[in-house]
Amino acid sequence: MLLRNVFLLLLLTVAAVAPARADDGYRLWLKYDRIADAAARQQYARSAQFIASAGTSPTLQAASGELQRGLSGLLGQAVPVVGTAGSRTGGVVLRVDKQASANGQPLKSEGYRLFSEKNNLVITGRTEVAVLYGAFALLRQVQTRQSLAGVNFSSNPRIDYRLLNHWDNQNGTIERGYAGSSIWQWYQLPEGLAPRYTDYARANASIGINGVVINNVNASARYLTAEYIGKVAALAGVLRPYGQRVYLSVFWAAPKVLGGLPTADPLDPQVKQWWAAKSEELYKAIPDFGGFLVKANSEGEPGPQDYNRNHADGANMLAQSLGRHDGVVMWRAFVYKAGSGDRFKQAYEEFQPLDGKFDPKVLVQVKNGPIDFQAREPFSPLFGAMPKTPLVLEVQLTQEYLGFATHLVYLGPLIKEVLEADTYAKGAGSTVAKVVDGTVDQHALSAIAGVANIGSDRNWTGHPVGQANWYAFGRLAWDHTLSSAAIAQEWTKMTLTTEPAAVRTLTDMLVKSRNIYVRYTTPLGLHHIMGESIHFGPQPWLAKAGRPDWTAVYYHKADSIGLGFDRTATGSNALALYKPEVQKQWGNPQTCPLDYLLWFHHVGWNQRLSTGRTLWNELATRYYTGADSVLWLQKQWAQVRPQLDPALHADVTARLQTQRKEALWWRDACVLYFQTYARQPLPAPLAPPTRTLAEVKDLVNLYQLR
Ligand code: BDP
Repeated sequence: MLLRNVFLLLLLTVAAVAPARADDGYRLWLKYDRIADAAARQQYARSAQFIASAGTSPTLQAASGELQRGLSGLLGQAVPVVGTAGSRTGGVVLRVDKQASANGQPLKSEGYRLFSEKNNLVITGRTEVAVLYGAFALLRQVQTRQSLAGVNFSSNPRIDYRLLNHWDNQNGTIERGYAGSSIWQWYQLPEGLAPRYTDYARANASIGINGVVINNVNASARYLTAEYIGKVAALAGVLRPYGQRVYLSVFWAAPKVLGGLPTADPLDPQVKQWWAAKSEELYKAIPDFGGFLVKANSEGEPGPQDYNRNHADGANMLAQSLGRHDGVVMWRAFVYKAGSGDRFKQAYEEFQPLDGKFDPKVLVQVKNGPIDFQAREPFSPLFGAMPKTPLVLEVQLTQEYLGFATHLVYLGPLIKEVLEADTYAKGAGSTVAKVVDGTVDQHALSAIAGVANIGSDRNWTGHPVGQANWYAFGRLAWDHTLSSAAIAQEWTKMTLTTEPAAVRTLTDMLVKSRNIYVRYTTPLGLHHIMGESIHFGPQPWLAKAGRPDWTAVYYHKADSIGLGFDRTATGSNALALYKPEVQKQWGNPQTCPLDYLLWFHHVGWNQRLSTGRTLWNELATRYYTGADSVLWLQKQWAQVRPQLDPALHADVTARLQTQRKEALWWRDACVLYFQTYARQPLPAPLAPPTRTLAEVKDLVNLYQLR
């Protein structure tokens, strides 16, 4: 009897403390948990007594369904969907209106407006997808606890094509993926449509992503077979109601591999015909197919240069193959030919001269920086240098060079940094954002792409904070004027907690996290000193690799005099690729911002920097303070424990422990290695690492065993 009572008591206690539902992260920022404050719930409930939607189309059903799910969850009471409002008031009305406008301007086709009318809250736009976006905007208002009273706002996307690029392979692996395997289950498609696809589409729609490149840029020809086109069409059918089109990365030599042709020369009539027929086949299966993404003559991939043609010849032929269909070609500028000088300049040298030679349906896709998704890069000099060509900005959400899924790094500030960089293409204010959104050069097409960090892990992104990077990308793609801190705060409230002090703590952590990572890995403008191939951990001593520009020494150029890559006129002169105003900003080692210093200058170890410290002392200090900032992250995270789901909290706690350990690897490896050149002790009060360089090398080399 006693035992039974104890057992009962135990059961009751467990039920009382355990949250209603353990938070495994699957619901992302679309949690819709009941608002704890009853008064607030009631307040919202007064404006959301019903949802009026006359539409029966899949998109309008998605909109009303999402509102019903979200509002019912948040308010803790059923909110019915009714056909029309009739004389009822106090509800949410969905209205597609071809004339919809805001502030005297017609809305863009995807733009939405929320306003009050006869005591109802109207969500309107010129298209169904616009209304769907508006529905998510309304939910966001409630999720972030903003008032609905007298709501009146509108929003248009600034960039037209807002794409995720999946680097997913046909066999289910993901190139540079750290969150499990691909979410696309090719062997089950087209018959088997995992519910997860719909949740993926919902998440994308909630942040305005409207296109999905399904497969890796190192593409398999298999996606262009009839079998796979059928599978892709099935996926397209799931994404379509949510406003997302599918695109494919294509393998340049597909006409040879699949078509049996002797060549893939873009000027060959048979090759042209093959692609035209393939495009027709694609559009027959997927009427709203988005188009092609191409990695050609890059890192061993075939391309038009194999036939002495250039990138424009290749891209234009593909664009023409699309014929009358509304598709585009995104041709990547991520190229660097072996043995032709500073890698920094190579994409520019190949692409800039082609400006004006591309078909109107071609966009050139440029990575944010000139090298390769480093933790901090100056903006690519192609931005602002190709006025006649619409450029797609490509950023990487998967943390290939930013600590995989064990380092907490919020990428909002990185993405904002490049968007806000001023190219001076048409005078001051010609930011990368304005080059990309088409306003600097009046382009009809504009696009932005994020390399996805999404995989089969239950929480989608491995590190729970990786979700914030997916989220921030979408929000900035829609409106690049939003601040990264505001987005971090929004995501935190929607995903983790709305308790004000915890929101402040978490937002602060997120906002500072990227600079912390830079400090303990590549301070002062160091770059590309990570582990070979795996791109994880430090390997500044790497001196031999498949190509010189895959080593670390190529980039840091440490010697007895100093450190850094001289890219001024006395060095590779890559700086000359930028407009004079930019050159002025970065050209003088005395005034160059410290974040970019070693990107452009070889600086003496004893050179005094603007901080008052010598280069060596500053470098060592940054490695130490950077690694110690992880302790700060840990402390902050510990503080918010009462506000967070216990499982999620424990997950990140463990990841932070790993991050601290790996930050110390970076610190010790880099400080000890560079010290062999600087030949000076660490400045006080820094205590020397407790291990030797040989020991750290062993550790890292073992890590990289394949
Ligand atoms: C590099 C990656 C490689 C990609 C390549 C690309 O290491 O896996 O294929 O970029 O963007 O960063 O094409």
